[in-house]
Amino acid sequence: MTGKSKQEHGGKPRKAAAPRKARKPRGGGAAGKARPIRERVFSGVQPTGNLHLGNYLGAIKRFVELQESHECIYCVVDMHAITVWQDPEALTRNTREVTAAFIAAGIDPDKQIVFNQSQVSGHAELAWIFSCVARLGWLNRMTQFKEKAGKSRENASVGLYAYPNLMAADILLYRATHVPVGEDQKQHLELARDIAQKFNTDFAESCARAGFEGGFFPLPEPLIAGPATRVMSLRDGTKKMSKSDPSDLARINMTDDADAIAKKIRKARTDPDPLPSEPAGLEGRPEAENLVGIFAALSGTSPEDVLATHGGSQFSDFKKELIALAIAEIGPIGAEMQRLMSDPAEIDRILCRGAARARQIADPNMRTVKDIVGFVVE
Ligand code: AQP
Repeated sequence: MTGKSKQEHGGKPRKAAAPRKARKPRGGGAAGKARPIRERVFSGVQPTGNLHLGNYLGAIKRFVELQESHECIYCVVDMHAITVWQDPEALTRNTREVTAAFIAAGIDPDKQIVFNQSQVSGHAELAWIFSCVARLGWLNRMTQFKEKAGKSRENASVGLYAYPNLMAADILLYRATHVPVGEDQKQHLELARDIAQKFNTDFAESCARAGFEGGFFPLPEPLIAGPATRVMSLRDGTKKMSKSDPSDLARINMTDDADAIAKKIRKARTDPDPLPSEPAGLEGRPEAENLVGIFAALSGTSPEDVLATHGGSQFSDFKKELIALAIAEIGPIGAEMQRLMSDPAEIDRILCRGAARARQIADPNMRTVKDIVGFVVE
């Protein structure tokens, strides 16, 4: 969206701004000076049940790695979850399950912020402002809405359509700069950047008056890297591994025990040829490519390395090693999740503490946004 005029963006054309009395900048900065934005990671997972290997390899495992180098905010996005119907009791249970998965995978809730979205009202407030910044045409292009709404678009919730505005608000409420996500979220991240850019352009003068010369929001960078940014179904290598797949055999759940993991990998669809020695040989073989990608992600190597070692192997042998790898990594996390979930009150306390810390960042940012927009604030 860069380089276009405000009107092309659909922004409200304004008369030349009458000089306004400079307001005291919020957040301690000097008016007129661009302030550096600190690197901050934000990401979320929906508590919609059946947390799976794709969520782990594409997102949660990356969350754990990033906490070594960044300040991180990890959110259980319960407000996103209700864009499609959720049974209330299941939503509560699944919120605790995602929290348990974060902690069992290695996220330290004392060092990083772990909380559920609905406890911080700024997400909803900023989402509304962004609903007035984003254009219908932008949302109409979102493929996830088209896929999820399917043919019964008229019956889809308004929230499902506006989901990307809320996602932009989640990230930008904290002025986060980096967002680790799976490949499926790339388009939504691009939209978040467009929204940030348009807000900064539409409100350039009042951003500057509030002390944010280059705009208030950073343009968040997606972090989509590694061999497992799009883990595919074990039953159909052309379909994403998904929580809502009616076949449980299509995914490895994070709470599956060793027997279930072994059974699902043994039954995973493949083709009759042995593994090739180089990635080029995986072309047109989506199931083989998927298993090689999973193997690489679990072993911390690359598909090239996996094929250099296993090229020429039959799937029966390759799968035995893959089963051992998956059980070694997912097994202990699943067991720890079960242990953590046996004390729901403790999980709730962790979420409350995380929400209080999240509000310490969100509330001043939200006040600044309101001030920039022109809302009267305390
Ligand atoms: N198959 C996948 N491979 C890699 N990454 C994935 N992610 C999801 N599926 C895969 C990433 O996991 C993070 C959390 O996802 P989410 O819970 O917010 O929602 P989702 O993408 O809708 O999850 P599902 O499993 O695909 O659910 P349904 O069945 O509802 O469509 C995100 O970073 C996502 O990219």
